[in-house]
Amino acid sequence: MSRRPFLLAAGLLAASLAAGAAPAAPSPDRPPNLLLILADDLGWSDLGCYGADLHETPRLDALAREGVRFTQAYAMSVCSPTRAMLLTGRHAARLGMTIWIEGSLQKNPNRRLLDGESRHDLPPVETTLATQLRGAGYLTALVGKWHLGDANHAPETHGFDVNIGGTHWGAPASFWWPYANAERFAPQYRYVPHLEFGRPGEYLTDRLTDEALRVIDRAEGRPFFLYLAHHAPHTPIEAKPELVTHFEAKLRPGMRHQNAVYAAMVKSLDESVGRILDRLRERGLADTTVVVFTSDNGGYTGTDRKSGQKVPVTSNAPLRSGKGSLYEGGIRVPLLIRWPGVSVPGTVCETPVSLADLHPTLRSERSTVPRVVLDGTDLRPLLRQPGVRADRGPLFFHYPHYYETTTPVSAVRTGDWKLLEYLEDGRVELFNLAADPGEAENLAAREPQRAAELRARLDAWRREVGAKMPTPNPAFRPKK
Ligand SMILES: [Ca+2]
Repeated sequence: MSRRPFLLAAGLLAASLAAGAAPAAPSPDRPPNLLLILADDLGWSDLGCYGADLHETPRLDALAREGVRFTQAYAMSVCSPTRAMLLTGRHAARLGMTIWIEGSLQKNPNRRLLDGESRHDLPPVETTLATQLRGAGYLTALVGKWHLGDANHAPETHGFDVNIGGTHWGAPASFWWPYANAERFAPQYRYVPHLEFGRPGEYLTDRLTDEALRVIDRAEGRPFFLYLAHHAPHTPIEAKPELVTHFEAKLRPGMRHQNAVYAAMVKSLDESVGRILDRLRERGLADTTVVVFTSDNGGYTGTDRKSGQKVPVTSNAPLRSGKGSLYEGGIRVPLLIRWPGVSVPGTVCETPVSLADLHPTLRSERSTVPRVVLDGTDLRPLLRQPGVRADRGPLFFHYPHYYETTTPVSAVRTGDWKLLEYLEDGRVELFNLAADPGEAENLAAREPQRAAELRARLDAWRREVGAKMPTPNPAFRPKK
């Protein structure tokens, strides 16, 4: 049992181990293991503990009961900006990464604005959580999606000892082994590296879980930072047939969620979390491992026609809109944190927080890597007192691009108030999220002074971080 010498060295009682007692909570001598599970495109209301009806997520619901469930956690509205922000603790607009990489390469069609400039790759000068933790002796591993740059900006260049599956691509060709084809993203031939030795019928979510378990098994007593970045439940919407059959039989008109295949993908994601948590418990690591579960943007509300679907992938109701949009459905995500000895089990935290907060929350004080200026805030005080409604300052969003759900837009939230500024024409929308979480009633005309103040604040922040703005498109021709 390879972990035993380490645990003994950490000052735990040999007697308690011999008696099979649970190891103590993390002590100053024993840095906790860090497990960060990131879902891709999982919406705010997609889990049972966030009000899902069709979907079944018993293991994630149990994790919520064992830790703190955040009801107002914010990502950016699309993949790469959130992933860059989460790992660096710096705002996506400050990093200059405001759209996913494939999106930044698209030519602008006939639109009023040209996109704001966005980097394709996470610059080498940025310090990721992996770099920071490696400087404190952690084994650092990415399993799954990377989406932060080409081979010169791969996980290995950003502090990860282990990279299984990470590439510059944002989605797999298929969720079925060998996870490769030229069909979905033609003319590209896409594949997921390092998963070549598989077998027919193997499902990507399960395989990434197997790889994550291998990291835990091979850590050999070293503290580990395991970043399990699942592709699920992003498109292609593909799931195990037996689970699809189960959810088709359960589906009823009027349910919030209507896509049985997506429900089956979410179920496989939940089973993955369950297998990982079981392994931590079996190896005696449950009480020395911090578990964080979240998603990189709001749920995708379009249809996955390439998978032959007619119903939307998901719904973020009661929130408005979805992925890409700066309405709540695009940016608000589930966030669960179980930190033995720190988080209060079974509690709910309603304070608005950002995924930029995870870097300062999880970084190690004993790292040899110097501190950098961060946009995030340490969440540990909130984990200790989740019921205290704290103000971590304003939250800003900047998406100078188009998507199915939006035109270029920036937004700011402070307290219960949120302002969106659409950049094609400068129009603003003001909402009170406490009274109107669905953002149905625009109060900008009724509260012009508040709107002007928030707009000035947003503008000052954009200038401070050097946010790239869209520019007029000289070739734009309005449709007749
Ligand atoms: Ca995503």
